[in-house]
Amino acid sequence: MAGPEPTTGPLTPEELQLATRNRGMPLEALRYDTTPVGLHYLLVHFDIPALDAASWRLLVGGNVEHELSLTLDDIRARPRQALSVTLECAGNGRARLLPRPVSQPWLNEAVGTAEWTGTPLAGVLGEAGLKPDTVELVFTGADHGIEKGYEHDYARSLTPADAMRPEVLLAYEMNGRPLEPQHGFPLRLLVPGWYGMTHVKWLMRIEAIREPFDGYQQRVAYWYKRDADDPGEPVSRILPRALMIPPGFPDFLTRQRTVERGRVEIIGRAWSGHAPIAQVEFGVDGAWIAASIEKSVGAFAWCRWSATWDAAPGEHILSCRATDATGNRQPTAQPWNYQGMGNNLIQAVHVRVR
Ligand SMILES: Nc1nc2c(c(=O)[nH]1)N[C@H]1C(S)=C(S)[C@@H](COP(=O)(O)O)O[C@H]1N2
Ligand SMILES: [Mo]
Repeated sequence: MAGPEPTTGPLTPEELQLATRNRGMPLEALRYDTTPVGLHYLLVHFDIPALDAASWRLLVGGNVEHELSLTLDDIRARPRQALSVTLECAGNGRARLLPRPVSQPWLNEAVGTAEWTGTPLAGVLGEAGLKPDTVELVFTGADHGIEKGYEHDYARSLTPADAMRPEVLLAYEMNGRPLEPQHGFPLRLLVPGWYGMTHVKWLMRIEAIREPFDGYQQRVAYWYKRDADDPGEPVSRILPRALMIPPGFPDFLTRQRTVERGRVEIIGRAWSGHAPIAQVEFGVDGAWIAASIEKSVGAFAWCRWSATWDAAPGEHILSCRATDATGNRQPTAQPWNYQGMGNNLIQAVHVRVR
């Protein structure tokens, strides 16, 4: 069953229903190195499952030498690692595309950075012993539902090479506390640098398989496609993006900003899942200057940037754009695709200076 085609129509009640279940990070929270848990963005495809930590087990099986069944205490007793990681939904920016792919209607704000603590996945996979003809590992969550007619447990796969990277964690803490129910309690996968869909929450099973995984969230969803028939390219790592804290104060309904004239310190964050951020530019009405960048708190975490603006009275459009060390730069024209993936179009903030 196909879903609705991209539309130029008004937001539908179904999109609004998704938008109120999920939530973005208010952009003023870009001020924090580590996003408070309650301000971190949230995306839950189906229902938040009710899991009991005492009876929960992580099963590791399929094409392995030794099947494992691990309790939460078993996992917590393994080598511990904490990493500061920026997560972003691959659908961030979708609602600004025209026509608009119909799904969770993100604008700019599907991002957050947390300190995640867990144990390296490589250790657990090493103990299970992947057989040499393993092609992929499938990570399955406890949540279940129907998407575009396909009934399934939420599941995503990775190649052994991607899964064995040292920064990939089985995470049981977020900002120093057990995961909240909505963020995957008791355990989630964390694949630093990759878009959000990879970080499977409420993890129940890891299965080694000998064929590429063809589950819905892997085969159908999360592809860069021109249209319904384009085979496309799979979505993986996060494209570069910079966002600023909108300066001044907002109008309640329109969010239009009012700023006092004179020197204004503009602050924001920038990140990329491909490489460190090499440059951030700040733009006023289309003229760009270099912003200064601070060192990020971790290889997979956003960095803070700032620029000084001498605000002259009138209406202005403020923008920012990031370039990473591989030379990827945010586009100034919308990178349209059929599922609304990876729209890292530069941010534009309308301000009135008085
Ligand atoms: N089991 C499961 N894992 C999931 C999801 C889900 O719906 N079910 N959503 C994914 C998507 S699309 C994103 S963007 C991130 C969001 O993580 P967060 O809600 O902790 O910010 O979780 C991912 N992991
Ligand atoms: Mo997502």
